[in-house]
Formats: sequence, structure tokens, C-alpha cells
Amino acid sequence: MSGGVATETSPTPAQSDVAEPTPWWRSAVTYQLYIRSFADGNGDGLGDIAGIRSRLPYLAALGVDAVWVNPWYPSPQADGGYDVADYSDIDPAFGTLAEAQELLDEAHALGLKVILDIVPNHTSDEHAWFRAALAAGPGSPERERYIFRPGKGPDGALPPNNWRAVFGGPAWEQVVEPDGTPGEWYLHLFDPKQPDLNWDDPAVRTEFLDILRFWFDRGADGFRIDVAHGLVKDSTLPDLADDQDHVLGATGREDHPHWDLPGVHDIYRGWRTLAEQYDPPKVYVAEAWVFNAARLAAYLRPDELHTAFDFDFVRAPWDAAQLRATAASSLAAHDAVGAPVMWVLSNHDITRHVTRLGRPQLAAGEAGLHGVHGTVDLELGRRRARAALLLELALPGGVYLYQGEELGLEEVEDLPEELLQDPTWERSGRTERGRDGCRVPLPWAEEGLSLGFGGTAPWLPQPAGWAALSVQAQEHDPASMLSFYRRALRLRRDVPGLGAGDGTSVTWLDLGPDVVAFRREPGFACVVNLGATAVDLPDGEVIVSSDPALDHASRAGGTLSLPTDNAVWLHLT
Ligand code: TEU
Repeated sequence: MSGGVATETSPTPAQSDVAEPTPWWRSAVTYQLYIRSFADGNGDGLGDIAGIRSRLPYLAALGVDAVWVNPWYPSPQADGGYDVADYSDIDPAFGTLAEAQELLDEAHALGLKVILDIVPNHTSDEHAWFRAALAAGPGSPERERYIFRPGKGPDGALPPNNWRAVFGGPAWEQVVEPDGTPGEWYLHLFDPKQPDLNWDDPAVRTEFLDILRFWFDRGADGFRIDVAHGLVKDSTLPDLADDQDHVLGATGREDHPHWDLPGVHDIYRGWRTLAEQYDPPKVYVAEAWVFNAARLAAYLRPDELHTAFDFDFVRAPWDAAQLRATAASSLAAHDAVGAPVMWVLSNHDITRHVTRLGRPQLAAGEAGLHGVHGTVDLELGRRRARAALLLELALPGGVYLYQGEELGLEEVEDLPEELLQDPTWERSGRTERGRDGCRVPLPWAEEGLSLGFGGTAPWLPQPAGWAALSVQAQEHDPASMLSFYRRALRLRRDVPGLGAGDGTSVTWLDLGPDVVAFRREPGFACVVNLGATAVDLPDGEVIVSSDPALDHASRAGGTLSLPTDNAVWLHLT
């Protein structure tokens, strides 16, 4: 077990003169483990802890600093584990608490930090708290833990307001009372199997601090906070106006009654206090879909959360002006609160970026996250994905990678309808396929019924083309995506000027309207060409390029040009 509660020590004068080392999380590269789909150790078709443990050496060799494990708690799996039935145990399908402890210890022994996933906005309807709330009836302290209200209309047969669930349909579900009569309604911003907790109830606040402590004491280095912007609701439960979206987006309004209310910040101040009681302190990363970079930065004030995913970068289309503006505004907003930006290109909720970047690019906005428009050019998407990786790894801050992006996996858009599991599919009346296409189990080997994932039939089928994208197929090929990721990650550690730093460590270079280029000291430059023609590079030596033809090239005398949809790191001369 690592870490413990810090003891009070007052620094001697000599110690206080020594500069504090930069905390690991300010520049870490973290690999997201979608446990259901990473590796299957027991051969039942579903990924598990044993699978992760068997692949830890792969992750260490890839060159990441940390892993984030998606929810692994007991769960009916109505939403891929984001419907938690018990926060202090492990789902038997994934393993045991003892195995979780082994994983934590083994990861630490390899120098990897471990971030877990906490789901505080809602529980499963099969959680003991919700079962007790149903049994105890209206007006009970058990019901106070959730958001129960009488219905509207003469018989209370209409939902309390017009809020919509993220997965589709109304955000309210009516219950049958213990005496068999139709009764109150409960709020669920996601699936009906995910009742929202009432964070005005002090019991909820205490219970979550206990849960955090439970995992911190076992060595977890931090938590990713699910729907961090959703915990507090306007208790008057007003109807949503016509122009208030159910998910906050760049086009949304700022005055939402259930997203990003000021009250959430109090909760996180308490969580930060707990994190600081450990030595070294524990760390948080927020998943918060908020109105703009300034609203996100409000979560990162010094007494709140350490980091948050930067989704503005994900939402930006492949367009130089927009990528540069987005990066600059994120850096500025984070600098204002002294927090590092966490760059992201993909996760388990978003169409894989090889596919996103291979589609015709739309204007800024969320359409790109789940877009199905146009035809996909995967070769183009993979070329841009390499360039995008060099861009995000060169910017100051941390980076989150989503499992399989190092293999160049694409979104699987033709899964048979009868296999779709994302609740979005049913809740949208089978109009939106949802997020299963980015959750298909990883290919580890060129052969076998599950391409080395484990067992015979993975829970979602892998495309035939993934044999050629498997780890086995790529690991000894110097031109593969996997080799490119390994090289870029190693160089990010070794090249001076990369990693930590804030927005002031970036000097934007003007190499034309279709180029994103910046300099960091000492003498480093990153250049990304998003235009239709090649771009002349400044004098320098190539450190690494998304175009292998440029690797190890230098502009000795002649010109060096960067082809379209490529990026390069340079030592400026
Ligand atoms: O996602 C929160 C969330 O709002 C996303 O559903 C998002 O709106 C959408 O995917 C935009 O692309 C988190 C988890 O990451 C997700 O997997 C869960 O389904 C959800 O919370 C509920 O817990």
C-alpha cells in the first residue's frame, strides 16, 4: 500500500529554499483503460483486472505515466459500469478487491500512477441506497438521498418538469410505492437505471468522502470525476427554456438549472481538502462539459480540483485557425488559475478521432463528436491523427490517450444493431447508435477468434481488418502507428522544453493561415500543416515527424517542406 496520511512537519530554512519538484500530474500522459474492452484475462469475452495486469508491461513500454481505469465497481452494467451498485467493491465480472490491490501495487512498481473513476452524480437503481429509498416511501430520510418529487397533473401522472435525459426521453421515472399505488417520480439525467443523487443531503456528502478515502487508502493516486458539472440542481426544478440544450455545448446558454451550478464548487473544496491529507497529495481530473474555458477553469481554482479534461480541443474541427484559437484560449484560462491543461483527442464517449478526422470537417460544435456525415477516409484520418498527437504532446500540460488510439483504431460504425449495448440506442427510439463503436475490444494478436483479446467471442465483434492493426502486427514495424506513439512518448520525456510549463512557455509562430506552429525554449518548435499545400519549415533539425520521410532530415542549405496534414518537431538552429 502506498501513501498515507501526511504528518505535519515544518520545513527547515534549508528545505524551504529548495524548489519543489513539479507534481507528476501537471505534465503526465495518462492512458485510459476502458476495462470492458482492454484485455480479457478469464476468457469470458469481457475485459477484466487480470487482463489489465497481464498487459501492464505493454503500458510501461508504451511510455505513459499513468492509467485511468473506467468504473470497475459492482454494477448491472446498464451504462457500461457508470451505474454503480456499490462504490467500495469490484464487479465479480472484473475480478476481486484483492486483484484490484495487486493491480495498484504492480502498476506502482512499474512507475505507473493509477486514477480511478468516481460516479457521484447518480448511482445504479440497484444500489442499496436506492432500494432503501423505494422501500421507505415518500418523506423518508432514505428518499432524501435522491431527487423524488410528486408528479404533475390531477393524478400526478405527469413528470415534475420538462427536463430530458442525456440518453433520450424524459429525465423522470415514476415509481410504484410500497403499497402498490403509482407514486413519486425520481430524477435521472441519464438512464432510468441511474437515479440522480441529492447533493443537498449531508449524508451523501459524507458517504462520498468515505468512498474516496477507501480507495486512496488502498493506493489509488486520484480520481476522474464523472459528470463533475452535474451534481447540484436548482432545487426549484424550473422547466428548461426552449433554447437550453440537455447537454451543455458551445452553443448552449450559461444559466442552466442542472449543469454547472455554482454550488458544485463547494463540494470539490471538500474533496481537495481530503486529497491534501495524503503524502503525496491525491489528484482529481474533472469530466465537465461546460460553457467555455473560463467556466472550466473555475473548477481548477487552487482550492478545488487539480485538472479537467479539455473538451474544447476535441470539439474543434481540423482547421488551423480554430485549433490555434482553442489551444490559446484554453492555456490562457488555465494560466489564470495556475492549472495545467489536459489535452484529449478521444475517449469512450466520443467517435474515435481517426474516424472524426477522416470525415469532411464541419464548423465548430458538437456535431463532430458523434457525426455520421459524409464518407470516411481512414488513411487521411490516420495521417491527421499522427499530426494531432505531435501537437498535443508538444503543448504544455498533460495528455489523456484512449486505449487503442496508439494502434490507429477507427470507430466501428457497422456493429449489428442487435448487439448494441449503449442505452442511447434504445432511449433514442433506435435513432442514435450511441458509443459502442469506440468500445470494441482491442486486437492484441494477428490471429484467433478474439485477436488475442482473450477467450473466443469478445462482447462486441472486432472488424476483420483489425488483425493488421493488432499489437502483434505493429510492434516490430518501425513505420506503424504503435511505433510512432512509442517514439513520440519517449521523445516527449527526453526533449528539453516539453511537458510541464504554462501558456507563457508557448510562442506562436506565423507560418501562414493554415499552419499551427509554436516555439518553446530551449529551441524547440512544433509545426502542423493543415493546409492543402506543403509548407516550408524554419531552419532546424527534425526530431520526429508524422511523415516518416522527414525523420532525421535537416535543413542544411536547401529547403525542408512539410506535406499537408502532417506535423513535425524541430530543434531550431
Ligand atoms: O459522460 C457524461 C456525458 O454527459 C456524456 O454522456 C456526454 O454527454 C456525451 O458522451 C458527449 O459525447 C459520463 C461518462 O463518461 C459516460 O460514459 C456515462 O455514460 C455518463 O457520464 C453517465 O455516467
